[in-house]
Amino acid sequence: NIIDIERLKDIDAVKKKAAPPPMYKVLLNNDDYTPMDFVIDVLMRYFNVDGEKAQQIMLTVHYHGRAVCGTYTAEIAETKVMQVSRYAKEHQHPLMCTIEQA
Ligand code: TYC
Repeated sequence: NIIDIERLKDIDAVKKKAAPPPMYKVLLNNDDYTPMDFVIDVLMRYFNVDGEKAQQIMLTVHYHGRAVCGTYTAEIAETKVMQVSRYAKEHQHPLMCTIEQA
């Protein structure tokens, strides 16, 4: 009957997952001036990586020009870029942090 059909729809709606949100890569870009230790500090501070992983990412940027630091939803990715840009500017380093679609 109609009530049972409505109950089944409700159960289905609960089980159905929402579409995953679009994801964005946050990258650091190489430059000639930002100290390596500062980049490692940034990676540990804003991207929740340990010192070893931070050093590995920093060296990838240094030798290859850029590296992905993390992949996030739009709002979190934008926040990371703003935080890193402000922190670099406060310390007068030209470090560039950018977003691209994953
Ligand atoms: N190339 C810089 C140097 O030699 C180090 C560096 C690494 C700068 C990563 C930026 O995102 C960067 N001091």
